[in-house]
Amino acid sequence: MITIYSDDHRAHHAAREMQGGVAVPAVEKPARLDSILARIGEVGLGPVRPPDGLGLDPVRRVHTAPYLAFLEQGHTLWSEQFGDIDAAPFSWPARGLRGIEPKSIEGRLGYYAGDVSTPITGGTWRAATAAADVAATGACLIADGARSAFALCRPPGHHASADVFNGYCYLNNAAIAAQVLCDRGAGRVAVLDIDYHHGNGTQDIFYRRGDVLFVSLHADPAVEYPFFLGHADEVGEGAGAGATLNLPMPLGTGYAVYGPALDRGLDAIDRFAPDAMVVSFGADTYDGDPISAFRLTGDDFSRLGQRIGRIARPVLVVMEGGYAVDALGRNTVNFLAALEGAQT
Ligand code: SP5
Ligand code: ZN
Repeated sequence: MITIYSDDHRAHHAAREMQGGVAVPAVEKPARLDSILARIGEVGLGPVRPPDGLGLDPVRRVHTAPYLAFLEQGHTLWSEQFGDIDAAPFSWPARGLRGIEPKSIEGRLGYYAGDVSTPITGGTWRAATAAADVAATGACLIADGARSAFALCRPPGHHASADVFNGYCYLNNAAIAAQVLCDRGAGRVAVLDIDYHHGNGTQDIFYRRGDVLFVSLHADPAVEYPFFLGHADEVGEGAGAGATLNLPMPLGTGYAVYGPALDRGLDAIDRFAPDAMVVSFGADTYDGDPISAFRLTGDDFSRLGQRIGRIARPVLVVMEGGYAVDALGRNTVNFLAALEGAQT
């Protein structure tokens, strides 16, 4: 399987994030991709190539212009006031307040942010736009006839909506890829999100559309981030009614519960009969993940890949979360190799 990768991800290296009320070292860090690249080389998964340099057009199809302007300038404006440290919000347009965009950078951070653990650093724009380019390039390879490809993206994307950054995500790489597939002629695209966390950004972007099916397996949002989206009764609206399927599962879920849920998701995708599929892949469902509470093993990732590979559709895999860095390469490549091996 071909991997698309850009070294520019290294430009984004947040110092800290908030966990349990204190600032701790950020778990979403460059070493994650080193682990995956090393394992790709070890097992000889396939070639690794850079993205095509497709620019911002694919990004603009998914994100709003004011949001992109904010993301691009945000850290520069912040630095003029606070120096070269990571920018983070502290105040939000909560219930009872007016949701109009403030003028100051502190206010605008709260306006566009969904949480306090997704810092905007001096290199965030460069890394996030490179990741979007990686995903868009992967989608082009699928549109041109590849059966599978791996977009090795960082920072991840599935929590980012058209105009909100959160959950370590700034630009929604998977949504950008799905839109590229639509724009390159796919009439129907399915997004299967198997990161531990619900893909709230992707769901929101496609919620009213019938041409993109969104299926997500994740920890129950009643007890896990992102908390405010991802319940089973969210099924889409308008033209998108019936084109969202959420399969939330309890903390502690292992393969005995996860496997059958995946089959339900794959059945829905089969019925939708998409021309192509985007898999938002997170390895944070792993037993040893430091911020998550599912119990999948290294072998389970091979099983997931095998089940998904059997669906007989072209598949672009887009990297999302996974924070047990030492096991991340093995788990991810187990998934990819099994997926490719099961494809017809
Ligand atoms: C892409 C992705 O996986 N984003 C995840 C963002 C999760 N942010 C919230 C982290 C909350 C961590 N709570 C830790 C409890 C550890 N015992
Ligand atoms: Zn996640």
